[in-house]
Amino acid sequence: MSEKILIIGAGGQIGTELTIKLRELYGKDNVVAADINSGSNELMYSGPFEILDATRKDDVKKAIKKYKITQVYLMAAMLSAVGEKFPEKAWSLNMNSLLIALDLAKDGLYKKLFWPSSMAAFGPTSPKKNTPQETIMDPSTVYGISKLAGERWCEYYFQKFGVDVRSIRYPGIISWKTKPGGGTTDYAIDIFYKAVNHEDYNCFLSEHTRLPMMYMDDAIKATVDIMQAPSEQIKVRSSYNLSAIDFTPEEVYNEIKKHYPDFKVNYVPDFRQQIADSWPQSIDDSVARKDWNWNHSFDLEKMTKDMIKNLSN
Ligand code: AKB
Repeated sequence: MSEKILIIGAGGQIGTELTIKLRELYGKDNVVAADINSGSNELMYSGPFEILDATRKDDVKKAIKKYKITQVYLMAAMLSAVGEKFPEKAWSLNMNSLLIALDLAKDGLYKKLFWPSSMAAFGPTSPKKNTPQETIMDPSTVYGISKLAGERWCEYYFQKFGVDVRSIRYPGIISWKTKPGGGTTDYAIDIFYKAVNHEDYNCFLSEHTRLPMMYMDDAIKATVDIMQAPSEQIKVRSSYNLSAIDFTPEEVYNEIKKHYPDFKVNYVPDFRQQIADSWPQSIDDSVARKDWNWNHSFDLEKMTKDMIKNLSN
């Protein structure tokens, strides 16, 4: 039977590019994009599109039935920085949408769920360097707490009810197509926009703040790979560590300067500095590499060239 895919939160940073990739792979009519808001023309007119609130169970159920969905990618979430401004909303969106998706899978409405966790599930006392797959997790943001709780729910639904749920802990994702909204790693995208527009950049993190990052092409590849892997290869049912590169604001600035020698950055850390300081600096993703052959292909230099080429167009 061919797959019928529903992407909830398809208008977001990852959702947009994931929808385009899945439409290439599975055929445009087999991939339904859904979001609470309307999206880009590319997203809305390259295949079916539904306005959908991920926290309304009946509406999600109706969409799954209408299109005879077999797989759901639940990408709707409120990110770390904005989540600190609206803690109740962040908790409600991030948790309720997941519990609804898990319940509908448990009830047999569809077969396979992808749900993104994040490096934000780690916290100040987690090891900072090469953070292992299994270690202390004490997230200090509402977003991070919702990701850690979500991971436990995923494992629970797999163990108790056999729900085929798959998840990865994304690092900061760098991309040019759709801007992220409200993350702590967003500086690493904003900095490119400013450079290409020949403007100075006021960076909200300090110059030596090292964080794990990944180019969108690699993130999409990881997402598709984990969903396509045979079930027996997915041995971790909470969420897999995932990593590609790590850098500081100063390092990405120096790389951009190779293309824009006059580019200037000022460092004016705000409340997001404390969030960044609570996260890992680098991540050990050897378990994902072993279990489902994950590997990345973009380093800082290649990513910088690609970002600048696409943003300049
Ligand atoms: C954020 O900064 O909140 C996200 C994340 C690391 O999950 N990019």
